[in-house]
Amino acid sequence: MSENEESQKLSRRRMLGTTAAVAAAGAVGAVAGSAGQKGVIAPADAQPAARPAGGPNRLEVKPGELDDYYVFFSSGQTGEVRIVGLPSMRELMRIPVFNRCSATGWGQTDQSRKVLTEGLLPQTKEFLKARGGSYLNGDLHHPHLSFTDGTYDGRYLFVNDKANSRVGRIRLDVMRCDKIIQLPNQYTVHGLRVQKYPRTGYVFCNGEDRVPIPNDGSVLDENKKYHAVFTAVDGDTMQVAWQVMVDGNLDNVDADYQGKYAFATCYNSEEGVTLAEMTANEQDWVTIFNIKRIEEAVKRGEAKMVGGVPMVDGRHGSPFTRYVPVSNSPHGMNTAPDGIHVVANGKLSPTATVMDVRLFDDLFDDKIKPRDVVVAEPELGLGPLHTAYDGRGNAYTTVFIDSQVVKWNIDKARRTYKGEKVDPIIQKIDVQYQPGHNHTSMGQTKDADGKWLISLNKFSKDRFLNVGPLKPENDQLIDISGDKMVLVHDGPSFAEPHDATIVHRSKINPVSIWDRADPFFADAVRQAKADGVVLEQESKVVRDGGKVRVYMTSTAPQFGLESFSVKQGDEVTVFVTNIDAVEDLTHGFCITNYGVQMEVAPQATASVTFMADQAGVYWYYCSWFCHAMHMEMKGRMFVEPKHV
Ligand code: CUK
Ligand code: CUA
Repeated sequence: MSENEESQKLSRRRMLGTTAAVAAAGAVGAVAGSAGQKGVIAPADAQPAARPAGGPNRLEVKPGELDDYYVFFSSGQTGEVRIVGLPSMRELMRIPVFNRCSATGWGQTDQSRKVLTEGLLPQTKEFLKARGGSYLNGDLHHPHLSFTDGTYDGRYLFVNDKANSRVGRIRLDVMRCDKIIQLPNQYTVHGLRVQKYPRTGYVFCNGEDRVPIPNDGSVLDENKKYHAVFTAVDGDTMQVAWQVMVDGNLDNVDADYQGKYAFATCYNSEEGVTLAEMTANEQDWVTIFNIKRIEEAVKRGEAKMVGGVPMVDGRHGSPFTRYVPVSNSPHGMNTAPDGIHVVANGKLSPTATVMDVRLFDDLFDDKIKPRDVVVAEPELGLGPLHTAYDGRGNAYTTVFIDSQVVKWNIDKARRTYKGEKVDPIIQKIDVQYQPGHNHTSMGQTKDADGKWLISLNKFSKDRFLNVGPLKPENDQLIDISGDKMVLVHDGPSFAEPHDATIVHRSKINPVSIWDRADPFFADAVRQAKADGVVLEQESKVVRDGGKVRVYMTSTAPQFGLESFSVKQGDEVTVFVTNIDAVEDLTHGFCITNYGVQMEVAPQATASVTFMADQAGVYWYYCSWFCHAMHMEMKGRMFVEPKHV
């Protein structure tokens, strides 16, 4: 680095030391953007060709070959989860969660509506009554798999909804969301991570914003009366296990590999409500939660029931928490696979703060001071957001403002902190542009394998064909198996993956055909039984007052009913059961001009309920291409007009 560059960097850094950091962060688009336009791309050694042939990492996935890893991407304000194969970076599937999906009928089928509505808070159900009964949007940031003994167990994927304070669970055997709950007392769910040991166990959920409890209008613009709340959800029952009221706020969270502690970054220790207030202090903190102490207090009945769930007071001075001061506005919180180190990423500070979890017992026993658990604080660059690990003692931190991923060594950072003259930084690689999260293969488990890193970059600028003012993000694949990071792939993605989890394919084992006994169909089976119908054998129409239940099978290329009749004003439920037991043979059911559409995968039952409020002839057709005669797979719904 030239002297000039060095001094520029220093002056930028100095700016970041104060609340002028906010201005600097705001200016990032202009600074890095202009560099980007001039084509300052990756360094020369970042070309795939630079990789020795037959290196340790397989770069190419030929037609017909399978990927080595599943990547579960979040999708931010799109509200779904996306499954991508690695290293090909091909998108394999989408799992609708908090969004509506036109292809699958998620948000429209009775089965999905149950998932979307049953876990809402009573007041939300009331609020949504005139709005169709469920939220239409979600903001899914953090997808994390369930663990057993420090590694993925292939059961579940847990996700947050920042937009409407919900937590969702996806069953990995069928890749479908089976539970969504809305958290009481807590306002938004931002950081979400799971217990790694002995198993999940708890799903830890950060309430980012402070609000009055209860938030019923009795307190408005008096922010001294607002609170932030941390929630542990029981991942097996999807019920709130307990909550902790804290000082400050809660951004990102992670847990240790011992099952004893969870820890969260706080960027608003000021408890302010404006940008200036929130960034006023030079220091914020990391809040550490003592799980055992909280569990015991709840067991002893010492928790207050608030909004129907047990809550303990974890504000300063409580036995349940400790507050470790760190530099201004930390963001990402990442536990290293060594089970020892935990990194809080500086955001407005150019540093990352490394804590040693082995010191947390002493901290809670008041044998040491909060800052004594900090064992390193390397200076990495401007705007550190998230850190990933390779399992070889190295960390990879995204620096948003510098548009780089910084590889650094944890042990060397510890030695520097003690005053030794070593440089912990191993390499900085440019990414295009402005990275948020980054992720390594298996890097959030004790099985971190150090092969791949994905940098999830917020801006793509000139990296793809211009598609207008709204541009894709750029998820870049970086080979970290050698001594040097090598950029090997640019991957455009739509709004707005924040986070991803890279899982070796050996950990996941989905089915190809539904089991008829699956709980997803239990309600349909029960209703059919009451109507004297066996779903997979019969097609018939059952009238029950103003309600009509239409049962039909589907087998390529025919529905069990070529027509059915209802009366205008009936409430109609159509159950379609796909009796094909052939892999990949999915049918769909769409009623033209009635806004009805759903997917029915092999051996599944799906149903949809609607008002037949328009008279006439309405064709229904199979909407998933299933057969040479797919176009002919259709029938008619007759809606008899009401007599006037
Ligand atoms: S947060 Cu988005 S870049 Cu919601 Cu995980 Cu850090
Ligand atoms: Cu059945 Cu297309």
